[in-house]
Amino acid sequence: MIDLNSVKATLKRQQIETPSWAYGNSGTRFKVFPQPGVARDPFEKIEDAATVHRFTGVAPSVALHIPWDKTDDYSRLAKHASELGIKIGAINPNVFQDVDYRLGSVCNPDPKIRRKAIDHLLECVDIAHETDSFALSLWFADGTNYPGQDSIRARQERLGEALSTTYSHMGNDLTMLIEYKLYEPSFYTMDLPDWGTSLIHCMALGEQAKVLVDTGHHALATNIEFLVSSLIRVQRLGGFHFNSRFYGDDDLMVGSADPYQLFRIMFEIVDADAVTPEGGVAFMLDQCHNIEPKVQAEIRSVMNVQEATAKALLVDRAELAKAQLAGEVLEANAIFQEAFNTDVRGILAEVREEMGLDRDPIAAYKASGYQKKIEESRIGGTQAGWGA
Ligand code: PSV
Ligand code: MN
Repeated sequence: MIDLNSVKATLKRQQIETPSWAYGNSGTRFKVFPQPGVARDPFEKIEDAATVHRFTGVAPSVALHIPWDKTDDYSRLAKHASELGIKIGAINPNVFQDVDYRLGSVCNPDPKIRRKAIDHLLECVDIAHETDSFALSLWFADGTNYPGQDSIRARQERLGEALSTTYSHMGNDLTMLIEYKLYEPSFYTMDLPDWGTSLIHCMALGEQAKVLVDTGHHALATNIEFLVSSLIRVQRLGGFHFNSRFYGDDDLMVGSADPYQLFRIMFEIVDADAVTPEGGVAFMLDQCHNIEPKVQAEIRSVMNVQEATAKALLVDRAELAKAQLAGEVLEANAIFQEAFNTDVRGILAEVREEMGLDRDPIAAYKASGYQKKIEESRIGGTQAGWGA
């Protein structure tokens, strides 16, 4: 039997981080469609993130991307966040947009360029300390396009050295999250293409290094819940960059393309008792809203994660274990499907009401006039986007 009160208590304590870059303009290589009211600086992005938290109650932090969110006073930025009721989350260095990085950043054959990239990583560790962030979140565009272009093995050594220099600078309070991506922008090899390579580096570094799973960064048929389960078993699942994809790294709203996959992933998290912050898994969104309004899209995404989590919490694990041990294949699968097919919107509406929030965050957001307010007040200046 499922205890609904304990399901609700868990849902109230789940935390989902939104990314500052979701509030800036984004697009494809074909076109960026600017939207009215888009944030012009990190302070305004934080206001948008705080708005998402105000209507959902479970998005109390915002990830930064440096230098997109560069400012000369990071403690002022952190104070701004706390005055609006949220915190600064993971700090994401950017070592992929400088012309020097044509052949890579920390894996570049040129030691001067490697040094420049490492210096930026160290700067981001300092920013993480200044903003009281919990994590340095690393993603590298490094790789090669052609067989023979560079030594695969030498690049791994360079990567290991850079990570180790950065790790030594972190102190005891930060987690290093190491993200991987199968392909793009490099098309022959990525230096961190998969969770196995990330895990090898994490293990060499120490317990504060963990793997970050971006749901859009796998081959199409990859069983993501399997690798999630494996990583969590060895305490190396640091967190997620949630988003949806149909084809490549589409960065669409989480839960929009394949809600059943999200449910299956969240079931592994529930099974490991890691939904709440003590579980040590960071639930972060990494999305770009190219055609849809951004703040509302982030609210919807947070709700989609909550729905998948609620369904995963409704799996009757005692009954499931019985069926599994008895070898009742169809019965076990039916218990799983039953939870996925449950309409959890009522439970979540109650959760919100009990938290003092509106039952329907989207309707409440639309009625609040926030979108109109930002469209009218954010006039002039340069809207934020990739590179700003
Ligand atoms: C790379 O595709 C990535 O997933 C990394 O997390 C970057 O930091 C982010 O996207 C930038 O949008
Ligand atoms: Mn990502």
